Amino acid sequence: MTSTLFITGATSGFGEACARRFAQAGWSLALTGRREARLQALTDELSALTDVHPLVLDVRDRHGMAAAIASLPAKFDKLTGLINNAGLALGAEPAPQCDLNDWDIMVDTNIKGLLYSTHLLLPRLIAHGRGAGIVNLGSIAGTWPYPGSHVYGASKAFVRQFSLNLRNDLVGTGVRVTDIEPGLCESEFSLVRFGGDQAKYDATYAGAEAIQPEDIAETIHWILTQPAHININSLELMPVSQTWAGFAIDRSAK
Ligand code: NDP
Ligand code: 8X3
Repeated sequence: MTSTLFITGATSGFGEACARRFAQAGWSLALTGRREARLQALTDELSALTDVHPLVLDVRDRHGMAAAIASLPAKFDKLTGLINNAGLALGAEPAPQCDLNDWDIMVDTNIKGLLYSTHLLLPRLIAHGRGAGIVNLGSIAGTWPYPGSHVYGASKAFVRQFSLNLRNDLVGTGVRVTDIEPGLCESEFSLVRFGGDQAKYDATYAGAEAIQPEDIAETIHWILTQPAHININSLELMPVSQTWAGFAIDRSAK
């Protein structure tokens, strides 16, 4: 039986790299994203390796996602893998200076979008049973606080706890759940975060030898191809160049 995989946010970064990695391994793919031209170009490229089903959708649109999933061919009635990857950070200013709309978008995408795809696809993962798996894109920001992380980091803390909680409810189904928690990785993530500011993007990665999307794809492939009796609960990874900055202390007291 061919393995089937659903990836949210396959038009760039980790999602795109995962699509390439699993296409090489011969998995049938359902790929999603809002940017139709990119999704179609990736579909055209990977169709030489496997069957690819592009679904243009916004993960914040619960009903649109339900309709798109319902349109998938019968082989996706049983789903081997779900990579809940679509997500973003907007801004890194201190909380009082943030735009509340940006907070809304992060919550709606990183939390609610992930809930929609999970709930809609769980019956198909359970129908597959033993060996199926969900990989959720958490972040080091879900565990470690840093200035300007506020809602983004909190949304990833939600993803971490939701992933762990889900495992309890799936016991006996054979469906596995992993929260992967990367640190500094080079992708469009930072262009999106800094509103397309190339100088800030360059400064983020300068000299840091950041993790690349292909590294994350290789790790996720490893997670989803572990023997069926093994669940990787969470997996945190950073580039060697990245560590913790320590505690900040306000010394302005008289
Ligand atoms: P990218 O910006 O390269 O990719 C993000 C993907 O998410 C794109 O394909 C984008 O597609 C999709 N996306 C965003 N919003 C929506 C939406 N509303 N509906 C559908 N798709 C959406 O970032 P990364 O690949 O780096 O990040 C992927 C995930 O990994 C995110 O959840 C991020 O938080 C997380 N992460 C990133 C890290 C990093 O340092 N880069 C580290 C740790 C975690 P489109 O715009 O076409 O809709
Ligand atoms: C992305 C990693 O450190 O920019 O989740 O928050 S970080």
